[in-house]
Amino acid sequence: MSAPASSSRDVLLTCPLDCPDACRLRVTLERGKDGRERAVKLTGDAAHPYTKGFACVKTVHYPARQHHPERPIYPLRRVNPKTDPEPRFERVTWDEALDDIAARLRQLLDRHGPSSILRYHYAGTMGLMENSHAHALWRALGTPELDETICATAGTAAWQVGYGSRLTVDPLDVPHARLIVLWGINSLSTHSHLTPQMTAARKAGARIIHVDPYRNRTSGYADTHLKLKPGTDAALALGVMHELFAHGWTDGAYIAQATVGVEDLREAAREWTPERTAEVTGLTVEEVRDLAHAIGTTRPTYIRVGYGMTRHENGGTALRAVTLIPALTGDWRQRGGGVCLSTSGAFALNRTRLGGAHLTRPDVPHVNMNELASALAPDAGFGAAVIYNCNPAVVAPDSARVRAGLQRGDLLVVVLEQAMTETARLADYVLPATTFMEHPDVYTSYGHHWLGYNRAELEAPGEARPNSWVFQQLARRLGVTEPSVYWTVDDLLAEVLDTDHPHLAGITPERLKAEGSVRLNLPGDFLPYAQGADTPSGKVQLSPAPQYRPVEAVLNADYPLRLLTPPAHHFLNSTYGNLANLNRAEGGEPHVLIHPEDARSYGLEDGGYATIASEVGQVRRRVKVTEAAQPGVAVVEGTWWGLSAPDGESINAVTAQTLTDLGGGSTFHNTRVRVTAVSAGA
Ligand SMILES: Nc1nc2c(c(=O)[nH]1)N[C@H]1C(S)=C(S)[C@@H](COP(=O)(O)OP(=O)(O)OC[C@H]3O[C@@H](n4cnc5c(=O)[nH]c(N)nc54)[C@H](O)[C@@H]3O)O[C@H]1N2
Ligand SMILES: Nc1nc2c(c(=O)[nH]1)N[C@H]1C(S)=C(S)[C@@H](COP(=O)(O)OP(=O)(O)OC[C@H]3O[C@@H](n4cnc5c(=O)[nH]c(N)nc54)[C@H](O)[C@@H]3O)O[C@H]1N2
Ligand code: SF4
Ligand SMILES: [Mo]
Repeated sequence: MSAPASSSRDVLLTCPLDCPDACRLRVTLERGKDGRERAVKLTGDAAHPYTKGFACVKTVHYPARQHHPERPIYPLRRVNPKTDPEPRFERVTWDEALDDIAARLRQLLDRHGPSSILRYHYAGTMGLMENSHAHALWRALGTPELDETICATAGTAAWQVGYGSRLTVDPLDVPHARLIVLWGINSLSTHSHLTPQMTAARKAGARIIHVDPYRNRTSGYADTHLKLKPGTDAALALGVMHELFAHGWTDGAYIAQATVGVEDLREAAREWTPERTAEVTGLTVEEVRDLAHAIGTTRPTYIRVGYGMTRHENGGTALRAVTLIPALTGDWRQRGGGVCLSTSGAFALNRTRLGGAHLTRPDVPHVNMNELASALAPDAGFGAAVIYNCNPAVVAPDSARVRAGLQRGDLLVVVLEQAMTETARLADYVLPATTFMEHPDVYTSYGHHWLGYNRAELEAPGEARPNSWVFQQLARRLGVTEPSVYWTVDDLLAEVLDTDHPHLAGITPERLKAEGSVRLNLPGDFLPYAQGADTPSGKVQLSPAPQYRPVEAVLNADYPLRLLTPPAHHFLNSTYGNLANLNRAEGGEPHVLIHPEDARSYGLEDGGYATIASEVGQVRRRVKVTEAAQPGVAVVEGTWWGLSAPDGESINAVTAQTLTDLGGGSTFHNTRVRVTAVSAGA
């Protein structure tokens, strides 16, 4: 505590954000004249084999977010109606806030039961303590389960059919690959630490193919870009399989030993000639043949799928079709070969009581988080919404209705936040949350195999507190006695590592805390599906064969364009959307990318404003005419804060609650729209 003024030190911490890379970061803390430490610089840990010494263009600016002048650092109570456009808050003490919130929750519990309280959250932090375990209070109270479907469940459900567990290629084996197919992922933006692995493969001769409806940074990096029509991936995968079967590019021994149902798949692929595949996907016959030939004749082939293809009505099936390809080529037997959706299944922690899982009541109602707009309607029966690790006023589909729901005078809205987000601006209470530098936590990853531990390195500013502290305070006031609700991070760590699973052999709490980042105990040649899979049959399940089905939201004269809304390079979902420099780097305001042909057809001018209207709502955006888009497809990158948009609206004012075919997932790239020029002065 008596360190000399302006001393500085470096600490190593795991990035908490919802990103596959889960980087190990080097953060420089400097003690100011006031005696308090601040984060002043952030980069990647050079010693970490996957982080390789760099942080992304976003998170290098975390110190500015951490010390943002508008960051809430005291509990705030709304004093004007939530329907007033400019919110006004007064500072209150923690006791005032917690006593009032607890009394109002108690009243709802007594009068209407636990089903009147909605918890709403996602992955603003990936920490096991401040994310997964934070739900324990709500499970102890028996409030509805929130199905966390906004991102990954269509993919997870699809993967499960074929493979069971979510295991995959060791990311450090990617340099062995001789063909890399980036399929529905803009990895240079969204998974930037895969790039050094791919560059190593390329130096050794690998070719890189990108399958994506529009040209982005990843297409620029790839050797070949296949600009398919959105929502047609199942057709393309079946077209590839057609050629694998037709040319004998399949691995008969692998298929016989490790899979079931190949005849079904062969039958399904039969009609997908290169000609038919080309017609449906919008690619040329040569492109289809070339992709199939490359996959059929190059060992090892590494396919990296993202969530892009899953965010359509038929998205689960699309991902299932693509991810079965290596089961035909036998790539799972090769180091660096196979397909990767997520590494998360390798973290075989003891999760029996994590988040109060053991308290979940079988008859409890479920809310699909993609249907928040409906859940917040007055007739849905919720009297309170407690929101943490999430910014639904911007990120949830049908966001204008979400905002209207949060504005209800009879709905108590409590938001735990680090930033004054548009969700926080609609709260009755804003409770200031700590960041990953200020609270201890434990991190898994969905892009690599290291477990991380963070100490609390910085003192929290003002009266900011971890989610876990807030929920324990509420639990006491509500008379909750369930012990797991009151766990410390040490209790949590002891519990989750209490397992005999071989992946965690030798990983004790003491070791994890001492080393900070520990690789799971996986063999050097980790080939999870070389012999079969974790399905009921013990084999990769190829049947029932995936079938291509066009989406129901067909384009028509009223809605002639498909709108894709993929991630921005300089934001992490809506996180960082409040930093002026990252807004500038991203183009100053959100743009809609339109192909020149469509610009001509719909009278749109580069640099002018346009209205994007869907069946759900409309927004105004500045037009960028570019061949990066394709005819019939409009693209708006990034869930910008509405406050940075010309009309104050999130792009999700036009996206719908429509769910995917598998897993109840989100369909952010499924929206059909009409784009019309806004006349000057309008
Ligand atoms: N910079 C940055 N990084 C991020 C994020 C971020 O917001 N910004 N978000 C993080 C999170 S939470 C996630 S889930 C991941 C998401 O990262 P990704 O998986 O890369 O993102 P997606 O939105 O799934 O879209 C990926 C690509 O799929 C394309 N796509 C859309 N429809 C289709 C289709 O029908 N077929 C095919 N083949 N492609 C299609 C889109 O054009 C886009 O380029 O990224 C994480 N990393
Ligand atoms: N149109 C469109 N919409 C999308 C997407 C898209 O591609 N297109 N992507 C979707 C996807 S993939 C995802 S994952 C979701 C993501 O949606 P969200 O999970 O809402 O992600 P963020 O927008 O990053 O907001 C997370 C919030 O959590 C807060 N937070 C971080 N750490 C803590 C903490 O320790 N405590 C508390 N209380 N708060 C914390 C941050 O300050 C931030 O405001 O968005 C989805 N929405
Ligand atoms: S957001 Fe992703 S790439 Fe950026 S520092 Fe965090 S984990 Fe690494
Ligand atoms: Mo996500």
